[in-house]
Amino acid sequence: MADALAAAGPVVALESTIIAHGLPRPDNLKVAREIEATVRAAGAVPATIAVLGGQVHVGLDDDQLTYLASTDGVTKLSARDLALAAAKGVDGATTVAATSAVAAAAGIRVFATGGLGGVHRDAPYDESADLITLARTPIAVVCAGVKSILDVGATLERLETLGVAVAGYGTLRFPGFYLSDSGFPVDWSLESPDEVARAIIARTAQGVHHGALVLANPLPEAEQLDPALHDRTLAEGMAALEAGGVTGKAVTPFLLAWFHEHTGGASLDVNVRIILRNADLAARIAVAAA
Ligand code: PSU
Ligand code: MN
Repeated sequence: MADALAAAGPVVALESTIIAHGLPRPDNLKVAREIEATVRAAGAVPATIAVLGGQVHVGLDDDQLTYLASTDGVTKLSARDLALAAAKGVDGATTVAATSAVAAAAGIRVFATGGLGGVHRDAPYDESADLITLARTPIAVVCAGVKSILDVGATLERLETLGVAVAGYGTLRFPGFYLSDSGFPVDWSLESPDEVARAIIARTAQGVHHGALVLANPLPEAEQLDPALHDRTLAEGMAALEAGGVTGKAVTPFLLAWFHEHTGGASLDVNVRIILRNADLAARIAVAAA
């Protein structure tokens, strides 16, 4: 695996939960292909990670991508679920947590996604395993911050406690996924793919490389979701969550689908732009780090 990777040149890991659970059909397949094409156009090799018939795959062909995007009953897998999925022989899509864990084990150093999981708003307490996994996993994750459906302040505090490095890309404002600015600052801003690559390489050289580097890449303000529409849709979605008794790992897919259905497609356009921009930046970082 490591040899194949070295021969492949710069590789960008991609997650599959976005495809199976984060985006509606049929856009999900179209976007999955566009993400891979974006990585290739920037000179890197895309490796979408998923579990098929219990087997972990690092890199999917087009038939496998199509299957994942169009099949019902694909399980949402966090890192802790990987071995159980293997024992059961099921199909599964990997979250940020599971994708990071598999990618790092395969020697991949850069990963592109939309928005990280984190601390959810409101009780009962619900914190994505993305956070603790990033604390243990040496990988650079390019994202648009954490999903704006979360408690962003609490999530940033947890990332600090967990020792996960956080930097804005060209900004000292932490982005808010659908929104360009979450309202929270960050301590570091990295300005170019070369600078990010230097951080990745330095961490290995320093021997202090248990945790991830979160690189938060904001959408330009002109491309964000209208903040008033965002806040209204989120409030209604949170109420629907409670009324519907939706809990646990169904919460994130429910709220993303709520946004896609209640913003006339605007949140979907924004979500796709986020992912494509992050895929492009991640590829340029992988090239710079190679
Ligand atoms: N980013 C997106 N869409 C998604 C996700 C991230 O643009 O669907 C997924 C990621 O896989 C992330 C997961 O790991 O949502 C978080 O789920 P939870 O809150 O249940 O840990
Ligand atoms: Mn959860």
